[in-house]
Amino acid sequence: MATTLITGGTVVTATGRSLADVLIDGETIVGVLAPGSQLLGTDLAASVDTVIDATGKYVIPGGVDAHTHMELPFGGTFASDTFETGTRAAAWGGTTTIIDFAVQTYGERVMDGLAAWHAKAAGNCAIDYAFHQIIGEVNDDSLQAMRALPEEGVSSFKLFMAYPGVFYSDDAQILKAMQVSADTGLMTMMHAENGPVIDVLAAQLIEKGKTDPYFHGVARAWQMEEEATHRAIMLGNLTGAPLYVVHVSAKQAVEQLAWARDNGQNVFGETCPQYLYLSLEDQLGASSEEWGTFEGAKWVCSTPLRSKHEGHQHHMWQALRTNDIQMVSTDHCPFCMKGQKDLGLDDFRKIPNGIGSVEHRMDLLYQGVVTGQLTLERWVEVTSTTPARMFGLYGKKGVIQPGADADIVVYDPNGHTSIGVGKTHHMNMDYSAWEGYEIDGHVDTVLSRGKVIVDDNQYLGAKGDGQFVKRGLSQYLI
Ligand code: DUC
Ligand code: ZN
Ligand code: ZN
Repeated sequence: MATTLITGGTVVTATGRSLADVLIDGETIVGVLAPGSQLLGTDLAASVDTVIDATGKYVIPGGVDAHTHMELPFGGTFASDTFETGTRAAAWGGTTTIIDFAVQTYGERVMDGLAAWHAKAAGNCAIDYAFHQIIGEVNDDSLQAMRALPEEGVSSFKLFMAYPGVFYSDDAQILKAMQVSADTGLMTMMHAENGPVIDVLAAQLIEKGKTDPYFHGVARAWQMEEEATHRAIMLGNLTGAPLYVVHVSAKQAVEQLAWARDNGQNVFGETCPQYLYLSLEDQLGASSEEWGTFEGAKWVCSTPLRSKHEGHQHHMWQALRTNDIQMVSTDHCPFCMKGQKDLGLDDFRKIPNGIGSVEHRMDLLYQGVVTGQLTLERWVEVTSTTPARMFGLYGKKGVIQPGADADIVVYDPNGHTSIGVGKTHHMNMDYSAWEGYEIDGHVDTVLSRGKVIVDDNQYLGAKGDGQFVKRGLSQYLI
């Protein structure tokens, strides 16, 4: 098998950093060695097939994005990245594993939904992938099927307290699903927003002629995120189910999570780059010649962007430092402006919800290191190590140590990345939610199971490089 040595770099893990060389045999890391180590008296660099010079650069475990939606059916259309385009874009940005959401739609059987997701992804991915399972209809049949998910390597399921008539589960359904979660160890993932209340608020705004994208955020009030988060926590408390709240955007929801964790409950939360950097006011201020105030549709996602006057973004960075929020995923759910977002030109409720970021998560969070929000180690932890531990991939993913998959990124802190359409954007979208963002760093080289798939601004991988990874139960529980 081919051997590779990554030499001269600073290996950064969740627990520290050191100058070290990384030796790879085939697809696996076999050594993290003192620089200049020898093999039977010979320089190691002279004995391997390939040497990657990482002098002056960081060598980190590849990113694990635990929340993506390739080809998600939503609002009468589909998320615009396929597994092929979305995973390739992820690779460009230093993410080497995604966990996407297989969907059981209303009226469908859970295992049919899972099979459909395998069919979409198999043979198409640039990087390794795993699945969570969306349970779109909690009933006796799906509750039974959920018990078989761990054998399929799917150790988590997502419920929605939002989207009545689509993915919504009521409290009785959530209770029953959480009882299965407590029994089996499956992680309950929750979209925590009070959908019935939000839908009334949205209808009232539309009746008053408030149809612009900005009002999407007004309708999805933070009180209804806080309330739903609290309700999910109490149902988790009652049943003993481990709970992971997705795409947390309101500081009040973070406070609920912190409270539950301080009570010793297995409760976790993720946030996303959009809730760290963007605000409702950015959306309100957005206007262009082409779209007018509908420009704001670019940032319509749920949970929504929050007002900068309420301090959510500042609180979210802080929560990442204090571990009240454990990790950052993207909720990558891209839609084009033309032909997709514009379905809601006259009514913000018809704008497909989602932002595409799978390519930019590692860079955007690294910028948090540059600005002093996070340490280097915490950057690695929240983007790679914790997602791997949270979702049963640790040891294989999320770490640079012997025995782990050789999923590695060589990151240049002296490089630069300009984000935007036609610059570093490889997602299947006709705009970028991150247009104009400048990053003081650069993804130089990406290895996926030992194969160099990105190097020096060139894509060297191929469709089908990525394999399905079966996950175990969470390794993060207290
Ligand atoms: N939120 C989004 O923004 N898009 C898809 C589903 C979701 O919950
Ligand atoms: Zn959601
Ligand atoms: Zn999502």
